[in-house]
Amino acid sequence: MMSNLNGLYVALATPYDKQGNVSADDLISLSKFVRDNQIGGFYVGGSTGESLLQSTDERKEIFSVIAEENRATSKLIAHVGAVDTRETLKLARHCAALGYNGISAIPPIYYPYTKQEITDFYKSVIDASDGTPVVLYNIPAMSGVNFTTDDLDKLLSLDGVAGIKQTSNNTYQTEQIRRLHPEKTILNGFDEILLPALSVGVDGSIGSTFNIMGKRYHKLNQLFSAGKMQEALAVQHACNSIIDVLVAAGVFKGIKHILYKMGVISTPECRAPFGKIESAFIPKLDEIAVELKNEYEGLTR
Ligand code: MN9
Repeated sequence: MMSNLNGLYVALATPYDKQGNVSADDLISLSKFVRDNQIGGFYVGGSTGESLLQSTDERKEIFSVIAEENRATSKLIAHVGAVDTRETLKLARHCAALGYNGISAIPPIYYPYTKQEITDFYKSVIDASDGTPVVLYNIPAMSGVNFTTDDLDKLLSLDGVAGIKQTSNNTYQTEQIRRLHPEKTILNGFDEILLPALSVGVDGSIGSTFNIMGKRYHKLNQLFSAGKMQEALAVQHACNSIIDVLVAAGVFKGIKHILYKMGVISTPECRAPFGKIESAFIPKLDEIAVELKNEYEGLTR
């Protein structure tokens, strides 16, 4: 299956209103902010979007709002994975009809499934996606599913699979799947290793921290393409000094706190069972929000 899913995608956060419901207004404001920060793609409803804490109806609404707002300007990939496969398939049909460019799913989670069951799951997603390219999602740290390179090779060989979101620090495995499948789209999933992932041949990246500092990743990608490795590394270092703080504070909560402080979204909370950020992290996050706001407004760098 041929597709052009190359590029940088934000793993879009989901803003809520003061009652804790999905905020369509803030989804629109956030997507505009992301576009202004030179990120050309949206990965909607992934881990960062807190999708596993949302109902199917809420997820459908998010997919619709983002498609209407961004489909003319941006590439869109929908993440439709859920605990209940029937819900996944409903979401895949919904997003295929909305014109998403790609449909992605984590493997089935919680219960241990056989390789055959996981393969059959992806085949059912391919069927429901109705010709829309499917993007596998390898995220062993969260899904608990540890694919070998051979497993990924077989899944990537399925008709209808266009590529993979490779959220793993195993860059050797990323290089192996690159070598095995030069024709497929490999999208890096850990922002902190974007430069090493580019160096083993990924076609792009999907990142949670692209919500707050997309411009930096756009720049890093450009520098890499121009062969300016030292400069690209300097940008990676600058990103990672922020990621270090986010990882300590809780990545999704930290990102939403920063977006809230920057005035992009109107509430900072993630949905329960996520709690509030520990107060010890707030001053540092506030400082980062000021730094990024200045950068966004072009006052520095
Ligand atoms: O989608 C994100 N993956 C997860 C990509 O959150 C599981 C990444 O962007 C990470 O949040 C980020 C920080 O580790 O690289």
